[in-house]
Amino acid sequence: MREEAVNRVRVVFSLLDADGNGVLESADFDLMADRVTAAAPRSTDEEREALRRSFRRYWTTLVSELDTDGDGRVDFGEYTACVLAPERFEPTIAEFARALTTLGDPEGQGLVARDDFMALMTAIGFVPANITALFDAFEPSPDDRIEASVWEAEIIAYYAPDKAGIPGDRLADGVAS
Ligand SMILES: [Ca+2]
Ligand SMILES: [Ca+2]
Repeated sequence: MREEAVNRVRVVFSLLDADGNGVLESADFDLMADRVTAAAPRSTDEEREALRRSFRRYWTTLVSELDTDGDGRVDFGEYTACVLAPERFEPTIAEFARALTTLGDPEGQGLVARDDFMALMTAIGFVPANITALFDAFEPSPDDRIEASVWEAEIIAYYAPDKAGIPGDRLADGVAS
């Protein structure tokens, strides 16, 4: 596995472990959903519910695919097995990416403003300096917006464990705690 991909697996695990207790559990995904929906005050209830649904699916996919010892939790050792069959996570990650970028585009224009991007990515747990670097890498327009579809594709690439050399690697330097 490429080094960038290993780093990303580690970072994504830290992000998903929203309460920071070292294992992934159902509660982590509820907590993350609370944080992210709170960062999307201009979105509709339906859009926020879609994000919650995508996080619930994310958890059920992870626990059904990766909870090898059957204790209802996914520890880091179990989680690393996600790289063996990345295709099993693709539909789940695609739904999450769509739900998240929709929250970033409350006007429905296919564009995400820097402030909304910062708020959502901070809620997920990324470090502000890294979020800024990623936004800039997307080459924002003069009025400081990026294409929602570009971000959506990057989320899918980022959470896929088998990719490397992508703009999202700017996020791999660590996570907020
Ligand atoms: Ca946890
Ligand atoms: Ca387990």
